[in-house]
Amino acid sequence: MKVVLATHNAHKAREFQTILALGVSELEIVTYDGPEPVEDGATFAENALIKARAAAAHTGLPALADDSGICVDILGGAPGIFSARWAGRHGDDRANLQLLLDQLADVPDANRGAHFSCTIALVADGREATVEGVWPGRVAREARGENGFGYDPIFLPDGEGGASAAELEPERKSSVSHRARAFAAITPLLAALPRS
Ligand code: ITT
Repeated sequence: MKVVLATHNAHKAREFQTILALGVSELEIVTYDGPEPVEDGATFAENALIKARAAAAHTGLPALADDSGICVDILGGAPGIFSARWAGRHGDDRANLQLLLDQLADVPDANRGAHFSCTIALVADGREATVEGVWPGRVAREARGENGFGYDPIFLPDGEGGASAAELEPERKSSVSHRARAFAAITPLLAALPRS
C-alpha cells in the first residue's frame, strides 16, 4: 500500500525506511514535496495532524506525519514541541543540543531524566488517528557518537549500556526508539485501511 510521509526532515524519512526494512510492515512510503503547513499546534499530536492533513489533501493518498522531540524532566518537558528550533534557527541540530547541554550544566546526574517522544498521525479517507511512542533515558554531559541526528549525541537511552543514541547502529535505534514504538502502534491501523 502506498502512503505519503509528510516530512521535510531527511533524517526522519531515512529512519522510517530503516524501520520498514526491519520487516515491520509492507508499506511503500513516498516522500512529500508539497507545501509545508504552519505548525502552530500546542502539542505533538496537533502538529502531526496539521502535517498529515496537508499531505493527504495535497496528494489524495493516505498520509503519515511525525512530530517529535526531546522532553527534559527538570525543564518541565521542554524543549518538547520546540525541539527543532530550541536555539532559534529551525533544524540547527548542533546549536540546539549545545544550548540544552548549557542549560543543564549544573544539573546532577540524578536529575537529568528525559525522553524522546514521537507522535505519528494518520489521515486517510477522512479519518484521523494519532499514536505516541516514548523512549526514556537521560541527558549526557557531552556529545558522543556520529549516527542519527538532532539530540542523539546527548541522549543516553535506558538499557543501552551508557551508549548515546548516536552511538547505536541505525538498526538498533530503529528497533527501540520513540519512532519505532510509535510506528509499531500505527501499524495495525495501516493494515486496516482499505486497499486501493
Ligand atoms: P518535519 O516537521 O518536516 O517532519 P522537523 O524536523 O521540523 O521535520 P519536528 O517539528 O517534529 O520535525 O521536530 C523534530 C525535532 O526533534 C528534530 O529536529 C530533532 O531536533 C528532535 N528529534 C526528533 N526525533 C529525534 C531523534 O530520533 N533523534 C534526535 N533528535 C530528534
